[in-house]
Amino acid sequence: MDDRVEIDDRSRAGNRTGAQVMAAALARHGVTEIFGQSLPSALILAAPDHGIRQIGYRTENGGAAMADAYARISSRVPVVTAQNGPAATLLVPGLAEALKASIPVVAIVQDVHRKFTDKNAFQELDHFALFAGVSKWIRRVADVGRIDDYVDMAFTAAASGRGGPAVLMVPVDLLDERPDVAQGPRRARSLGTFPADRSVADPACVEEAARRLATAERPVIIAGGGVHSSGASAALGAVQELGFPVATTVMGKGAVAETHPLSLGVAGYFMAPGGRASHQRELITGADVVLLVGNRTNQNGTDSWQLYPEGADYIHIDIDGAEIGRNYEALRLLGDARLTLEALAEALGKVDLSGIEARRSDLEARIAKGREAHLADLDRLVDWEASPCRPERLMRDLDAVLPEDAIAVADASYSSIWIANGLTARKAGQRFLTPRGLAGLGWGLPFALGAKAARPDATVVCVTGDGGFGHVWGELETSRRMGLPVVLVVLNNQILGYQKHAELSLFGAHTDVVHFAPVDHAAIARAVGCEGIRIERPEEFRPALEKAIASGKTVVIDVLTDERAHPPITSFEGKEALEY
Ligand SMILES: Cc1ncc(C[n+]2csc(CCOP(=O)(O)OP(=O)(O)O)c2C)c(N)n1
Ligand SMILES: [Mg+2]
Repeated sequence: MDDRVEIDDRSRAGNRTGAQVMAAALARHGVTEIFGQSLPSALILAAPDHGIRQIGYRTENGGAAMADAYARISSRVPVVTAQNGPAATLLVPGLAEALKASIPVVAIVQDVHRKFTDKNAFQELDHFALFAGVSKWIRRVADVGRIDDYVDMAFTAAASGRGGPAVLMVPVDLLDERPDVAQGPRRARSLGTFPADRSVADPACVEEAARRLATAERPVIIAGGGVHSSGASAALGAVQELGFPVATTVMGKGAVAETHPLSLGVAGYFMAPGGRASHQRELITGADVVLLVGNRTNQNGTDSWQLYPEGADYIHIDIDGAEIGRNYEALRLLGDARLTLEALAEALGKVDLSGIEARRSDLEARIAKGREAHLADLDRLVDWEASPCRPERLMRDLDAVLPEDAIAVADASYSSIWIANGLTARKAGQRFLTPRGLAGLGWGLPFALGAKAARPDATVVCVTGDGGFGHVWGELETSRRMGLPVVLVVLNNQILGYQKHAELSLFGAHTDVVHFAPVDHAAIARAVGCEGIRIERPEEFRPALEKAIASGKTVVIDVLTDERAHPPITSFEGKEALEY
């Protein structure tokens, strides 16, 4: 007999357990994967009856990061589950990143038996206080008859407005209870994708924005991660195509194709010589009208608020009114990025754009010249044949090999900058996943696994430092066990690079723990049944990478890199202590 039919029959009889009701509610929202570790057990046991499989993480912080990446790639609201107490505490870092990066995540966390509440039950903790700073919403479902209501509230909270984590606490006994309802579920809507709602900015403000952009002499658009969350890259491309240059933040990378003649690349704190957008800097600093889209104007993206022009006229499209005008007073376009950009493109179609059109070919020539100058800078600054390898060389090879719809992931620290600066978004909407919400170490591998779970047919390559990789080695086994093959490039400089260099640049000295003992990451990979290869010379890298991508297996490419190499971070410029 078909299990599902049997379950449905029981549901009609009002005879299901809370766990079955909850699993059915998740299935109604299109959930097909739960990132979990067997807990809450009754829920995970019920899940397969509803077409939901468990992706079993090794650590909760890895699991939360997997869920976050899954959301970034699929625009589906992911579910991560954990036990109360210590397991719940380990969800905090992943939810914090998702909160700051505005990514919807539903965390279902077990709570103690309702009868034991506040008795110092095993692993009892004040979860409301624990999650208060890292979630948009936290509730405990206390009545088995209201599971559907609370699951729907959690999905709505996560995915409506500015995305973020919602935490649903579930007392363990509630999952075994049978609701006293004679009918099937009262709720029928599926709320599993985001954005949940789309609203458009005030039409009068959109028209005013179009007028200001049309009469601007040096306009620029700076797009953030909100463009990806909204699925607005085609709408942004349509505005760019009218003649407006577009830069992105790191999280916005790929919002437009970086090969477009009006694309400036990634703007921010790595625009010193060697920065791909370094020669485009004046197109931003000298702009008279700046259109920000889904951009929270944070410290790194604005190069400590030094990069965006002080005197310019700002227009800001954002789903969160609190972000508009936070650091730059702006014409307020509160709304979904896609709908508002579409409305803006329409409004721009009704105004005179002759000034913009007249300057277009000069502007394109200037941008092209800047790109060439950057390539010449690299040839001057980088010894491509050096060994230990230069990360710039590795990025050049990776850029040549990656298919245009591959997903490129990076851990925090230099890796995020190496990929943002060194790889090319060849098509709008292409995804480059970096933990830029909080820039925490240890997100790279779990991000890659979450991305692979969301899009199993995609090539997923992750670049990570050796320090960051050390946080999450254990998830290599997850990769193998769950059939989530990814290619990891470990930049083995044997130091906490950014940390050491930041200390040298600020103090002329560094503490002793920034140096590691030698580690053979390829051997770690082999020890858990993945493939591992060690690269000592630059010419060995590209063939190894091609082979790894073609293998369909999880391969760790452990590359010995030059510890003196650092990305073109502006605050490092001219610091002699870094010339060692
Ligand atoms: C969880 C966490 N702990 C500490 C830091 C501070 N931090 C930033 S970069 C860095 C060094 C990273 O070293 P590694 O991962 O080897 O990358 P590298 O800079 O050497 O390429 C540290 C410790 C952080 N960002 N996140
Ligand atoms: Mg390192």
